[in-house]
Amino acid sequence: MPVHFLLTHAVNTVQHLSKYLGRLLIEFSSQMTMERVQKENPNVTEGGRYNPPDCQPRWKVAIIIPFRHRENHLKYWLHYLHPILRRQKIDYGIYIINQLGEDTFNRAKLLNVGYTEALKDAEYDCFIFSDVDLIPMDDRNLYHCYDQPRHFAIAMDKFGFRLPYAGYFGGVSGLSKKQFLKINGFPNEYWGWGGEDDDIYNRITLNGMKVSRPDIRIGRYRMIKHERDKHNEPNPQRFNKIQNTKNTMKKDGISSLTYRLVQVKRYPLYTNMSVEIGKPP
Ligand code: UDH
Repeated sequence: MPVHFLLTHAVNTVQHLSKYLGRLLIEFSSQMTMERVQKENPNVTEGGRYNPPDCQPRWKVAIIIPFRHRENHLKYWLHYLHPILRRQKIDYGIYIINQLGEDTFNRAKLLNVGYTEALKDAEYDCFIFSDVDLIPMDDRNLYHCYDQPRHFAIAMDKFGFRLPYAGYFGGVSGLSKKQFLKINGFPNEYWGWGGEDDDIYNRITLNGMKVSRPDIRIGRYRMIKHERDKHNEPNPQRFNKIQNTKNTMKKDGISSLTYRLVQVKRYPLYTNMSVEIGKPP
């Protein structure tokens, strides 16, 4: 029997036995086009929805991505994540929440909008909030919800594959609908870069929950390198604001969210929602 046949057979058998590949090779040097990513993912249905044909998943997951002017990063994100989520047998939908205009960026408010709008689309009970430039390096980092709010991106390349500080909750996180409502969602008043993830961490602990995390060998991420975006400068108020979560979280959150949804577009691999969210006071 030819050696190449034996090898192919062995690889197929291993893939068949184990649905995960484990550690993945992630790189951003090859050109990526949306046409290619669409060809690679014929089973994803309009708007970026997928439901595994051979099981009934416990969670229905909305993946929410805060977004503005990062089209190139989005192609890589879709290229890597759709196949991973499929192998993980997740029932999911992808929502890109695009901040219109050039006023100061507001990540957490966009995530609140994503939560609200995704629920108008389907009965999601789990929400994963992911930056567009973060790709998991191991497909055993399962994108669903847990007993406690989940922090997925615990070992990023830019932080030397370590948690930068104990209360870090940035990059990629996930909360069930119940957990999200318990903390009144995310703050709407962090304009510009920084602090909103620490505020969310405070909300979780102040409401008697703990953060759950994967094994440090599995929660590894590659970030697509980029320069700081325009209109997302570090927010100088962030240090004061995170001292005050206890006082602000009840009034500032999903209960006080206002925005204007301008356009919803269903693409083959994701749903794009363009929104006006206002500007800092
Ligand atoms: N985002 C956008 N557009 C923006 C700003 C932010 O889409 O203009 C989204 C995007 O999903 C991004 C996330 O918000 O992944 C977080 O923003 P970020 O990537 O700017 O934050 P991060 O902490 O980087 O990852 C900070 C800037 C680092 C500059 C390093 C220069 N060498």
